[in-house]
Amino acid sequence: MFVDEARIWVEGGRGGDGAVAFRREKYVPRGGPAGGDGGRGGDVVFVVDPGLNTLLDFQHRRHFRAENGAPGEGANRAGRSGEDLEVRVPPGTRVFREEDGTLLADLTEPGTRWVAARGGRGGKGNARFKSSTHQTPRFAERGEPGEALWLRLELVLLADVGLVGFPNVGKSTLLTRWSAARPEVADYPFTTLTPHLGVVDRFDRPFVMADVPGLIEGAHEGQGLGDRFLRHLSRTRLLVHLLDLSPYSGRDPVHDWHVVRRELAAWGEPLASRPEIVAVNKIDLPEARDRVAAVAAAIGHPVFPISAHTGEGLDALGWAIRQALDRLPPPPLAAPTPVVRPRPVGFAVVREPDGALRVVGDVEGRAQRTAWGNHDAEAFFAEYLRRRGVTAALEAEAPEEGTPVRVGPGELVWRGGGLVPVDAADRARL
Ligand SMILES: Nc1nc2c(ncn2[C@@H]2O[C@H](COP(=O)(O)OP(=O)(O)OP(=O)(O)O)[C@@H](O)[C@H]2O)c(=O)[nH]1
Ligand SMILES: [Mg+2]
Repeated sequence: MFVDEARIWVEGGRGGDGAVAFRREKYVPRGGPAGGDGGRGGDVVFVVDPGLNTLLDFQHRRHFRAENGAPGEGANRAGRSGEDLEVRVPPGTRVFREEDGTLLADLTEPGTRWVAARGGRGGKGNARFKSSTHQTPRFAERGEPGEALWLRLELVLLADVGLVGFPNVGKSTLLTRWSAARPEVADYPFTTLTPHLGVVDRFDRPFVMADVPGLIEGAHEGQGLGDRFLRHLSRTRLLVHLLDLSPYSGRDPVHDWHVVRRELAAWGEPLASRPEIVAVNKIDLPEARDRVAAVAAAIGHPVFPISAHTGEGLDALGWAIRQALDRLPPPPLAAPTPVVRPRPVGFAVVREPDGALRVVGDVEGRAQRTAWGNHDAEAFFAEYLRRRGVTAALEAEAPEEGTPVRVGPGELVWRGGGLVPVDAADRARL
């Protein structure tokens, strides 16, 4: 089954907590701090797999969580990092953040790796917080949670040539004749219900051709199978527009040509202005051949008479496609997607509805790792904010004495022109 849309949850592993531990040596009553760091959480990594051409797998599995980092241990032993979780996606997968529709990645090149959800950093053990003024730190950092978000995936197949036309004109027959692809072929409209790709390797160098379900009048308004499959032709360089010359079909190829052109125009760019080669099919049938010249004249476009059935005219069409592809510029490459989304840099102070101040930005990672509730850890974090210039920025807001200041999951208090941990009196008041 062909599936070209999916919605999935990705979550990086949590970083392991840092350890609080002290050296225990024989005859040394109280050794120095020796708590090791927590390991980092694993990333969820998308890997472009050229063997895939559908998002079907994501119907069965929607949640992807990478492994957590292990906590640090005593004797300065670091915790193990969590394993990355690899998720295979087909070439042409576009990744959007569901929350706001932002395009995060356009994954076209086989082998490309892209971090969809970064694992959290491990917390530092108490051994790291030893300083001349702080000989026995009794706190360590927590592990940071991994990034976690809903993604919307959209597959846009990658092909050089797109086949368009009414149902039953012989699109799938042509693809079957030229490639190993096996779309369903039968003598009724809407035989092929999903897009098919075939590699055509008989005209010098190979090209990829896409067969999508036939269009009818009003497809852009949902008639027939609608025009949603046209998306898969948006990255082609050339269209091959197939008309049915059969006198028995009851169809008028000139009328059909105009209808399909209108549907392409209604779909919009880049398809509307994509160059097209017109081929008139089924010339093996009696009387069909006699209509070729009249059709070409009526649509004002040269046509290639072919029979996908007997093979007549197919070489001329194939070489014309090859030549056109050679002349056309290569498709604009998707802007390369950075492997990892950049972390925020800098911070800002915002006012919360209850009058408290909140600091957002790059200091939040460390706030996530702070062992809130531990006075020493909070005081250490407050000192970090001072060094980062956050305290100075808060001062510009002229906060009242006792104003709560929130960062990530924690809260400090503005007192005496600086930030201090929340004390019992504050807690009673808040
Ligand atoms: N006589 C003759 N019949 C053909 C030719 N090409 C295709 N056909 C027949 O036309 C019918 C429709 O062919 P398909 O290839 O399924 O047509 P399609 O355009 O893919 O149709 P949809 O998938 O419904 O959009 C089948 O019965 C084919 O055998 C041809 O050159 N000559
Ligand atoms: Mg078909």
